[in-house]
Amino acid sequence: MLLTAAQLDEFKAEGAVPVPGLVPPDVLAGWQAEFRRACSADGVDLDDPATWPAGRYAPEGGWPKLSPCLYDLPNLQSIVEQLGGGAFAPSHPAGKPWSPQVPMTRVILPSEPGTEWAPPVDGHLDGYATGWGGGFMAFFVVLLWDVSSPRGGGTAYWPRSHLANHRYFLEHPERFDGSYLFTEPVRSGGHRAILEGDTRVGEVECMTGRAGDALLFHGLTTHVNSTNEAGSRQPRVAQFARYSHRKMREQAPMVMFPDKDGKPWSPPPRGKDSPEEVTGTGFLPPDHPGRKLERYDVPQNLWKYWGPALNT
Ligand SMILES: O=C(O)CCC(=O)C(=O)O
Repeated sequence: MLLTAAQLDEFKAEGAVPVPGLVPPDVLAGWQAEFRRACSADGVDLDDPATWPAGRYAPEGGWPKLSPCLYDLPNLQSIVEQLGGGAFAPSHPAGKPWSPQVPMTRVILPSEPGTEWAPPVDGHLDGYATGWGGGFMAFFVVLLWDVSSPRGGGTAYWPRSHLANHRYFLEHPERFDGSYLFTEPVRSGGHRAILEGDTRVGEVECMTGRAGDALLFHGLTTHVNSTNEAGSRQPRVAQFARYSHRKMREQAPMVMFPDKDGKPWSPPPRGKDSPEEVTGTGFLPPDHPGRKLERYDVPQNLWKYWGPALNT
């Protein structure tokens, strides 16, 4: 499976594009069966709303590792190859050799009866979580059950926000390491402070689709979870596949991302999984040579580090 020229154009313009039928029907049926099994111990039947707790849900034992793994789907791999020209790999702790990743699962069941649905007012960018950051390129949200309504808990996103965020980082390239989170206007005003005033950015939209469909997002698209409307009869069951630039992930040891409150991140204690010594540095000073690495480059051409298909 590859994206068509029209899908690529839409992706570049909107920062998001639907990819219908990403998951083959037989794989989807197997995944749904695994999910039903995982919930049954809790007395939750994903097909019977009468058994659902309200809001975000995960079974006691956690979600199963699906077989095949989402990252191993040939349809997904061929699209990622097309997008990155071979340069993208599933996001993993940067600076470490790649190891098979487990996609994130998020299930959002309807809110408590009587709760009024409201769209989210702000979102975030992925790739800046505690620990090693940088080089984050794109992510796919894959639905395992139908979401027919924009009030059904689908991922919320601001169309064309990738353009506004790109413009912001062109103006403030030194903040691309994540320090933008601790700098005005984002520190007080949130991510929407970057979008405000940019007339290209659309009103928030919430993902809908059929089971097996995906939505591909540019890594600079502002997004967030939304709630599933009280009384809805569809669970929002999604898996996330996230991709970073291989080379940029290898460049990680230069800088560490601080904790959410801005304190330099502390490395985990040395153990058998990380025998090498690592030292938290916080953000690099603006003139530090580490900032010349590709992972902190904010290119004029937003698609510079993407494959030829995006650069025609
Ligand atoms: O659950 C969702 O739809 C969105 C989750 C999200 O924003 C994230 O994990 O970055």
